[in-house]
Amino acid sequence: MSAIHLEQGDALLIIDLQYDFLPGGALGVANGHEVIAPINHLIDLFQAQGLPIVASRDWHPQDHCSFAAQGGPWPPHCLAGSPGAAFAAELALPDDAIVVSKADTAAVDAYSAFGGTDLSAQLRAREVIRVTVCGLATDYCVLNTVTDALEEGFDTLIVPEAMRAVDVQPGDGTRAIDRMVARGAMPVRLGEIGMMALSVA
Ligand code: VGL
Ligand code: ZN
Repeated sequence: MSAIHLEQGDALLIIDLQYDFLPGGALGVANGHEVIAPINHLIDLFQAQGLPIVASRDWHPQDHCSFAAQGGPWPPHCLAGSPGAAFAAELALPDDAIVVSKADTAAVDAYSAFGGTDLSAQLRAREVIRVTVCGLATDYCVLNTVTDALEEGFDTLIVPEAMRAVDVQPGDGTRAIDRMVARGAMPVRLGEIGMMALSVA
């Protein structure tokens, strides 16, 4: 039996499932590709009920402030319109997914999908009250998105199975999950999420 029943008011947030964050990418997250199958399962569950599905993407100009040449911490990644910024082809994003581009001006970085975007308004326009968050990377963009979702007043479920961390320091991903939970996010396993529990005759 599923412990979490999806219903009107739920939305799925898929964070930065872009080639540059997958193994082999400019800022590849180890084992990042392992999240694609679980996220596709989540997409199926949300789509089956006509619930909103949001996909965020890091979308930087060439001279972005987070790049080492500008004194930032990262190599160039997710250049707007480049192959590395594209969503993974294996990700089964529906045509009506809401795409949110972030950190798309040189001077401003945003790890959170809420940072400088209209995500909050998009969710409220659809009467969303609870978000389920998955994607890359646990210790940066997922952590910051979850923190903002909670501050914006959304109930927030996180699916650790459908996330992977950069782990600049070993344990960063685990600590990020602990921080999300400490702030009020509820960790759920994939198998706990579903539609109405089926009654067994
Ligand atoms: C991210 C590092 C730099 C992320 C984005 O999506 O987690 N990490 N830019
Ligand atoms: Zn970035």
